[in-house]
Amino acid sequence: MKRIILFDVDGTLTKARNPITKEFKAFLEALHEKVAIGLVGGSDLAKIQEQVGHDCVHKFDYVFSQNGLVAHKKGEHFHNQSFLEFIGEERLQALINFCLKYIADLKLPKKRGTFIEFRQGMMNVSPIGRNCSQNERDEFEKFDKEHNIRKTMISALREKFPDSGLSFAIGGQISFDIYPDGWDKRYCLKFVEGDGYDEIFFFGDKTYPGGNDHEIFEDPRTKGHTVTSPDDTMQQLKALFQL
Ligand code: M1P
Repeated sequence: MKRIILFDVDGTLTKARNPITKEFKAFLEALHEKVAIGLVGGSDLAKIQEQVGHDCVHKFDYVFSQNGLVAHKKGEHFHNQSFLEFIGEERLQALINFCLKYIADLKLPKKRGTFIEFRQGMMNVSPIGRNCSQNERDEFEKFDKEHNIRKTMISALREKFPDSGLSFAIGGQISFDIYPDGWDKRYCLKFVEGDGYDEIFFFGDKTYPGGNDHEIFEDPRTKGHTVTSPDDTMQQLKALFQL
């Protein structure tokens, strides 16, 4: 049996936007003796490396950043997808302008900077702004749970751009991702399948509808596991792989 475990990053291997613990890193090395491992994160590679280590592209069999829209296998970069080519400059500007105007009209406890991060394969939108501090992140996340800031903004985007072919998913604490339909985390599965794995496990925390782990978790090609924290991920792995 050729088996692989794919891991989400934030909330699964690490606390959101925090580094992996030494203990978890050592645990993954032991696990890797038994089974192939890969990362599939919504974030770009720089953020994943900040959290999981700059050597992660060599330590994991695959690193799928931006859902696999940018993909590395055994340290080699082998795939890039382009959001800009999909959407085109005109539609991109309509989307960005709408987001910025919407955010300009929001009243939040705090606003900082970098409301939009344009990436190779997707766009990331943050109502508070990506360069807020950790405390400000935590505060926004709590405020958002009470006031549904991100969910309401996503509904407004769906209403404004009804047949855009775009998906909107919440993967972290302060932002949501926009990408073409089908470019969610399932995107990476074609690469793994092509390499002949018989069993593909997936571990993620945002496996509910609207979360960025939902589609890959539900996909018939994976055995999906929902986790509540990095500790829970480790406990489930220990039970499953007798470690
Ligand atoms: O990996 C999950 C998400 O991590 C970040 O989310 P946030 O900054 O909101 O905590 C972002 O990089 C996001 O794109 C990604 O999906």
